Amino acid sequence: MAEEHDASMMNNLYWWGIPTFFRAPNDGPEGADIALVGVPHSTGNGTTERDQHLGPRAVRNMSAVQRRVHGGFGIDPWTRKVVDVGDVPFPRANDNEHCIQQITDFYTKIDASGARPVSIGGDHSITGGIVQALGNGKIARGEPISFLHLDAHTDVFTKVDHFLGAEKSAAHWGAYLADQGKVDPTRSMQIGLRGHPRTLDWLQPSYDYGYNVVTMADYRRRGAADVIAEAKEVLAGRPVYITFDLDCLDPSVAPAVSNIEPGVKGFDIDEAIALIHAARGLNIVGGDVVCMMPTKDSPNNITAMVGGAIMFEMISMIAENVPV
Ligand SMILES: [Mn+2]
Repeated sequence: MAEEHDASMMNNLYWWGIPTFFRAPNDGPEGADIALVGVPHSTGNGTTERDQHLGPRAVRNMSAVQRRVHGGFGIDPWTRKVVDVGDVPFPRANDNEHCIQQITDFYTKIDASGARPVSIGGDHSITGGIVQALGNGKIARGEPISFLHLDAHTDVFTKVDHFLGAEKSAAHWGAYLADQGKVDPTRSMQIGLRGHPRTLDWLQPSYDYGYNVVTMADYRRRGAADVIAEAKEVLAGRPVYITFDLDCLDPSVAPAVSNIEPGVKGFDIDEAIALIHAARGLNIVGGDVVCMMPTKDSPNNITAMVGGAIMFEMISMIAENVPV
């Protein structure tokens, strides 16, 4: 009994032991309910500092303390089989197009195993690689996925064919996944877009593809309940993929983020979590947290912990759908 108590004490200390995501065992996805994945990829977005590949290690370092029960849902998600499957290998890390294909190959195997991936990037280009595998895949039962996408930016750029040489870049995935039929934009939500854009028509590609767009200004005007109700209606009955760009949060909540938008207040943590809970009870095929810049984090590692907190909500919503 005393030994059990001691082990439990030590396992909750983030600084003790060998870091894995939420202290999950490092194992393959076969037979697992949820596969936690690191995607240490930075070359899909060179428009700010390029340290987003350090995100997975930052969350592994902090998340042992976040291996908790979900008080709001009244469940212990860790009673399901949750594994840390490691990182996507990037032997040509400076070649974005090669990396995106590596991601797709890695997630094609996860999809075949039936485990649902919850990932930490990496820049936002990783979502393109992941959904190239999950869209119309096994977990999605052959259907295109629907996005629940929280972000300060649309990531549906169509007017430039590359960003600093990256074609399937952090700005392009919302467009090319729709072109490929991997996502149904008309049954997807983009929420939280804000800040002063480079061009006045920046939302037009999202509208042209049929995405359901809720800018931050719309959200403030309409209120949370109305937007959550719309999201539930749009996503109902669909395989849902949640993609969470940390820049949707206010910089005071998550300072270590690329492409930070300081001019307009972002979501606070409760607002963001309430929005992703719009997918609660739906067929969530996976989710990701992207654009963490650990080299800019504060000494308390708050952004790494916020990233972990968002992953915990995704894990808990998926776990809730899995029988114990
Ligand atoms: Mn983004």
